[in-house]
Amino acid sequence: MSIRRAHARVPILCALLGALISLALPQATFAAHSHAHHDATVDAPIGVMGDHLHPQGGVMLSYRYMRMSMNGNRDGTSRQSENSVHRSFPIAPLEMDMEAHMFSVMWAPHEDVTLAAMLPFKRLDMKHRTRGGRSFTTRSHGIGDTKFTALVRLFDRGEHHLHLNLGVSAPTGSISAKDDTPMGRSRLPYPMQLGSGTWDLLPGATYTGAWEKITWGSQILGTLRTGINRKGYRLGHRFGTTGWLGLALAPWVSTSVRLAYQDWRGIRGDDDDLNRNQVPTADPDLRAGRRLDLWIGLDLKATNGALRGHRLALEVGRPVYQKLDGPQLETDWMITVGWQKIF
Ligand SMILES: [Cu+2]
Repeated sequence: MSIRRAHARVPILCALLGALISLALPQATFAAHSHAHHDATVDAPIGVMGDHLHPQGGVMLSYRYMRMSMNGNRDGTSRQSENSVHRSFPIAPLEMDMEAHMFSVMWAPHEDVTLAAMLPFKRLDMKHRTRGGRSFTTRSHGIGDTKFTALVRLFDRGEHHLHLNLGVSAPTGSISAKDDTPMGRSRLPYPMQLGSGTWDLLPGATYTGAWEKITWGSQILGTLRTGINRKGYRLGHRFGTTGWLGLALAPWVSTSVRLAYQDWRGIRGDDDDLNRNQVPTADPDLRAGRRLDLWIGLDLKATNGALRGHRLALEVGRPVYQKLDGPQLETDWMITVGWQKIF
């Protein structure tokens, strides 16, 4: 009970992190650095999307590589052995590896509005073992859901920036991926599908600030599913919030620390081609969870010369808390590497 209570405060703490720091700093010092935003020298860690607007006419291309590794099962906040998963299901998932190549473009048609589009290419691998001891791996790959976002400036005061993230996710990713299993060629369970199958709304807001060599910010972002997909279900809604603190070590290099909290709900309805009694990943009631991740980042930016406008950044993350409606695979580590070029 006490864990649950403390836990409920986490998203609020994350969202307030940036705001608290900003209150502690003298307002007068911000004015001197008002150029920073328009040079786009104030960046959130690379894992945060939609963190900045561009000046009117500005264009930015970016590529991000994201990888996430999951190993072992968890129910609630404790580990669950393979044997205990096998007590309820003939097949136990053991490991999952997710990889995504994300391409995005940003363009500012107006000084207060920047538009962004993002297309991911995903690869998912999951290892299993049957009760009889037979191991097998299923794979799926292809494009995921495409996201379109409008970033709308709410205010800019000195080095305080606040904007809305108004996004929509189009169901371009497959929800009918199949692969070979010991039961023959079958529809893959929910977490192995590449898309949601529904149009999803992505409302959010982002606050960023900077003072001298310090940057900070916070973002809240929801994923609201609409309707039911053509397989007869919809994924759970998601709520995410993150807060970060960055420090420039030199004009071209900075580091960051970030906390990110996510809460995702269970699946409504189900896919008739999946047997929920066979493997926990096919059970729509075993998909919800919440997680708090700690990320450390490194950012390199060329401020002059031939590479001016290029940014190369890395962020490595690890969960510090996760509670899953299990058995569900638990996350072990994550990495995001990104390249961005402003034109
Ligand atoms: Cu940009």
